[in-house]
Amino acid sequence: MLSNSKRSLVLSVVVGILAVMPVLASAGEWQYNMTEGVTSISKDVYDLHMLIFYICCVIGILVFGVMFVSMFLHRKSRGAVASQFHESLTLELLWTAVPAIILIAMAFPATSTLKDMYDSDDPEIDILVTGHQWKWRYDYQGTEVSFFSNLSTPSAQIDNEQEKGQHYLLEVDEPLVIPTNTKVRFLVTAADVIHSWWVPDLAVKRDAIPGYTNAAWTYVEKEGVYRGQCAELCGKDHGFMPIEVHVVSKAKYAEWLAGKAAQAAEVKAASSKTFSFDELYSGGETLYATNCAACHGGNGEGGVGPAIKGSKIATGGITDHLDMVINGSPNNPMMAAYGEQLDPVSLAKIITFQRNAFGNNMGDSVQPLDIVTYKQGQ
Ligand code: HEC
Ligand SMILES: [Cu+2]
Repeated sequence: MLSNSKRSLVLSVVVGILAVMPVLASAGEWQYNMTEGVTSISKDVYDLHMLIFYICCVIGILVFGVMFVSMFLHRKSRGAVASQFHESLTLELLWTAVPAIILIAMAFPATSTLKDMYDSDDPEIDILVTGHQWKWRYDYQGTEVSFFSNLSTPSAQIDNEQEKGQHYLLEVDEPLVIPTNTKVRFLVTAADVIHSWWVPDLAVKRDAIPGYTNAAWTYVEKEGVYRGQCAELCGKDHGFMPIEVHVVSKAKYAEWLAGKAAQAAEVKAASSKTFSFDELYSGGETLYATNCAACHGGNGEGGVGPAIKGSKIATGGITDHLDMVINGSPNNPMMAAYGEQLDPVSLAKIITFQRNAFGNNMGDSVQPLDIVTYKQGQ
């Protein structure tokens, strides 16, 4: 048998090896330094980072060099005797002045880069970026274009049932699109808790705080896809609200924006249209599956949220049902206010579906106009 101390030694070696294994396994893909990014600001930030890093290296080598050399040359076995002196004015002045001068010298380039980063004046495009638990919303100011950007990594990958893709947890259904060679300002805020909008390649990282609007900006010359994440712990799905920015040519951007605007106009027009029961019900079925089934069950049997099958609200008065879906639950933030997240047509379809699926068979339906009227009446 191993003695106690030997056993704990073996145990710590095993734990040590286990802890290092994932690091070794992924060493090939590791990048140790910060990214240089693709904007002039991100390059300034990188240069600044390298400059300060080199200054720290020189200081480190000098200080440790002096320490090691003196310890080696003046060691006890060589008969060194410590000199005894107190209150050396020259020394004290020196070790105060030298670090102060170094700090001031470093503050100059840092301040000028910071000034540039915060100079968000005169943008050509303004985009309101709103953090939600757990997705981002983008509103292109001065246009009708506005959408949510949701994580698109399949849950099978997250649950380890499928091999993880290249952009695991860094991919969305609808990316933010901006043009090249354009000053774009991001007005960053949040709807619920504090988030942070962070895209390393653009050197943009701004806190998204409810009730405040923080500005940031970028000017990208190179087309490409740049990815980021929420950088402020914002609840259980903090790691599931990535950012994907597509930088495209000005012509492609104009085309994309026009398409999006047409889409928005279409939804608006459809809000006054009357749909047949079948159109509502079958449309609601797919919308329910993507938006609600995760919590209420694919067959309305419930899960995180209560069952929709036989639910008091889904089989009760329409107004209570509208209120719950449009405004969310006052008691449980898991049941979000979908009035802000889905358009009236989608809401009418989902609610009609819930009232008639899973044996609820209420026989009634909700039209988009009912949603618009209900929201206006609040
Ligand atoms: C993140 C989980 C989650 C998602 C997604 C979700 N819900 Fe809910 N839902 C809840 C929870 C939790 C409640 C219970 C709220 C309460 O107790 O006040 C609830 C309650 C409800 C109720 C009332 C049920 C009852 O009998 O009390 C309805 C109706 C409802 N949700 C509709 C929807 C619709 C429509 C969607 C999709 C657009 C949706 N929910 C998406 C979590 C969710
Ligand atoms: Cu967040």
